[in-house]
Amino acid sequence: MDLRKKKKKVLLMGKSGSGKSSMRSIIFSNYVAKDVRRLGATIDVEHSHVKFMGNLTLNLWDCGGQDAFMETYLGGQRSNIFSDVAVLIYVFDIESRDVERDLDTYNSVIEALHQHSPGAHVFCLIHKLDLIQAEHRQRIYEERSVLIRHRSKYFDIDTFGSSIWDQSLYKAWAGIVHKLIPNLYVIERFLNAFAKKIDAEEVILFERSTFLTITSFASEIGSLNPIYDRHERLSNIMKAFKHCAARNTHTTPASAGFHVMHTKTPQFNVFLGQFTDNTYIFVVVPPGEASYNCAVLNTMLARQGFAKASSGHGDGFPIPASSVGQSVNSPVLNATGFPTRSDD
Ligand SMILES: Nc1nc2c(ncn2[C@@H]2O[C@H](COP(=O)(O)OP(=O)(O)OP(=O)(O)O)[C@@H](O)[C@H]2O)c(=O)[nH]1
Ligand SMILES: [Mg+2]
Repeated sequence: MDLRKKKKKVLLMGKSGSGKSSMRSIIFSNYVAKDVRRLGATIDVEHSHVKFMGNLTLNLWDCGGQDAFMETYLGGQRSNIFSDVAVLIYVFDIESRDVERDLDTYNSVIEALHQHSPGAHVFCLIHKLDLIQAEHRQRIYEERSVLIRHRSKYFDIDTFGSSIWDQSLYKAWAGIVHKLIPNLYVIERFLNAFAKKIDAEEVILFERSTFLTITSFASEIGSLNPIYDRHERLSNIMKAFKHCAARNTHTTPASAGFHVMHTKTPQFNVFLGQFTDNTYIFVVVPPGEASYNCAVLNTMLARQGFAKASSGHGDGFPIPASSVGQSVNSPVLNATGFPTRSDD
């Protein structure tokens, strides 16, 4: 299997107004939640190509959900729409008044998918959960998931609750892309070995443009962190930061980047910095200057191997010799404590 080039067809379907284009625009086109009200209903199918981690291209088919369009997808355009699908993302509007009818339509879509792409993954998003009172959210989400599973027949589906107004959106989409990254096991193996080598409490790898979590590692201590949704919170915060940076530097959110941010406290050190062309890395290590410097230096040393591994060239091992334990005051570190791109 060629790991270097991967194009995957992703169908985005669901009733008109359920929030498909809103999510797509926030995750992949740097919209903010309040701007998506301006989006009109999608006419027929809107195609877009999204590059992810350099070697994965998502071929997104955002299918307008009005009844007339759904009829053509399931009728005359059936084989064109449902052939070669890697992933179906079906969006249910939690506020919909006609749940039975929504489920019937979903069922027809599942039949068509099974006919033309029986190996596809199916993700169902139970969306707009912000419209449900917080104390009822989990129960209503679970009840709706059961109904959806009953109508999913041939597919072992994944469901997520989501809303564009909080971090649940990032959790859902990170879960989806996680299944699509072709050489994920190589990336995970590398990150685990690396995290152990630098004695990290937690390491999270984010995709550069979407800030979705690719994968993460937590040590025994790191796993004690009670903030269970910290990954998607970070995605949400960093996206908001990029918007803020773009506003203040008169650039676009897509081009507003940063090299590194760090926090040192008596309990821990944290840094978040650009790792490879396609990723940012978030690292938590024990307190102390030496521990911080070692982690930064080893992160820099690991970059090349990781870039190779994640693009499908070799497995990125061995990780360069560790500097753990040495007091590092390396001349390769610039004033920010992290290399600039030209240091590569
Ligand atoms: N409250 C709430 N509203 C949302 C959410 N997501 C989207 N919306 C709103 O839902 C409306 C419709 O969203 P779209 O993304 O255009 O819906 P769509 O599924 O693409 O609709 P079609 O293109 O007609 O198929 C917009 O006004 C959004 O602001 C959400 O999580 N919560
Ligand atoms: Mg739309």
